[in-house]
Amino acid sequence: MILSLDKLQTRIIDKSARLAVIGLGYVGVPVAAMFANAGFDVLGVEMNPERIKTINAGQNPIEGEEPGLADLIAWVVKSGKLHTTQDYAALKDCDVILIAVETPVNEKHLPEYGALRQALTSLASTLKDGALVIVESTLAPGTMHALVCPILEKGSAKKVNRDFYLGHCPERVMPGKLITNLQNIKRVVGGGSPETAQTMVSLYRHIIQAELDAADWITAELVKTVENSYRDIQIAFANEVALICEAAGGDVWKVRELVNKSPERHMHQPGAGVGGHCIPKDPWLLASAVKDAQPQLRLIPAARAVNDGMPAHMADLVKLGLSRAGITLAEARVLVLGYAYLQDSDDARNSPSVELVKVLQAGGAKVIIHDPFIEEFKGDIIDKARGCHVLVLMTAHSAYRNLDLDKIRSVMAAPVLVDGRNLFERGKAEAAGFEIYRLGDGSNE
Ligand code: SAJ
Repeated sequence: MILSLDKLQTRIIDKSARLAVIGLGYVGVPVAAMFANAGFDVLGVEMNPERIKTINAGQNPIEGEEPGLADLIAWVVKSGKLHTTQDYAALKDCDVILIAVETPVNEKHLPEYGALRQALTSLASTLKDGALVIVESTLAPGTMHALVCPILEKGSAKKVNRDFYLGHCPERVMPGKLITNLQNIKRVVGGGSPETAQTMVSLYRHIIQAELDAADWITAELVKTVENSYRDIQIAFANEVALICEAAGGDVWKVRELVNKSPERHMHQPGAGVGGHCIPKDPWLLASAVKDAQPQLRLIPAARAVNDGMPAHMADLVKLGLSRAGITLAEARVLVLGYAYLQDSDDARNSPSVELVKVLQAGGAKVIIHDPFIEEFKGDIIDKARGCHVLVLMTAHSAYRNLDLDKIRSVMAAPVLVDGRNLFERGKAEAAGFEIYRLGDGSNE
């Protein structure tokens, strides 16, 4: 007997519906724990046996500082509301299945949907009549119609909006604030029908206090990829202004501060590069949706090129500083401060520092790395700085804000400091004996 949408909605409202979350990463783990905490029985389905073991032991598998997450997982596992397995067959009893697997792009900037296909194909073979499937992963616009729905219909011999229901609710998580953002950030809820969207709103209302906007699939796909493309272009603009200021003799940070005093101006922060698993990828997901259509995209690819070029620009500032100190790159010992892509995070995915290290090593430099959040790069900065010719600040970790620059300078073999995140004041750095080269500062002698 097909469970009608009304019946499913009732079971969602009274929390008797059985939930599943496929993919227990930085998106799946908090959402599974939050629904379990709201009172649902939640089944986590994950490929990685280590991760399953960690969660079933009531521990948090997500690295980095995530306030509230570890306690939440411990509680919902202990109370038996969250259980994790590798076995897709267990999905046969589930009424609502969320999919939160990775959707990266490849070196040709095209979507890599291997994990998504695998999850959908496995789910389709056990899909319960009347179940609601919701994809939280970011998708190239058109993917719900062209890939997700066909795989589920074909693999289950069911028809969407008749035998099962299908939605897309793109995640808006931010590392370091996973729980609070999940509760307080507005979400777009894209249903395969208006009724499905409403049922999804009833579901997410259990864990999200913010506005939930019902929409259709394509709108939800476009909103998510556009919002991150918007951010990428804004950052690229700030980076291009930084390059202009270096050439024209201005200080981009002063310029940005005064520009943003003009109404409706919100210039973003220039920096050593744009990393992570969202911003560098989502513009390409958006662009891939129209790769065979008319619109000749220029702005989105150009912004990606500007941002991807920032680590090389940081390397240029290193070479400038070294040349002024009469040292070649091949002779240089360089200490890179920060390997994570984001301040106070341990996440190094697509980190600008990875690219910088490659460029410096290609030039023959000996590169040492420090990062307080990444195990292999932890250690005493003074020890790491000993004998170095250059210090390059790539990630604005809070720990770097109060460095003893005098002490560090005293152990270095040359005085070059390159600041990619506006962390150090020129006066203080020079007083400590450094020759500082700041990204976006035209007074770099
Ligand atoms: N960055 C700049 N200048 C800026 C802002 C960021 O250079 O003005 C760099 C960062 O250093 C980092 C990269 O861009 O290398 C990405 O930074 P991010 O602040 O965008 O952080 P993410 O990657 O965690 O982005 C996520 C996104 N959330 C989702 O995709 C659900 C993004 O939409 C959010 O705006 C962002 O978090 C956020 O605001 O924290």
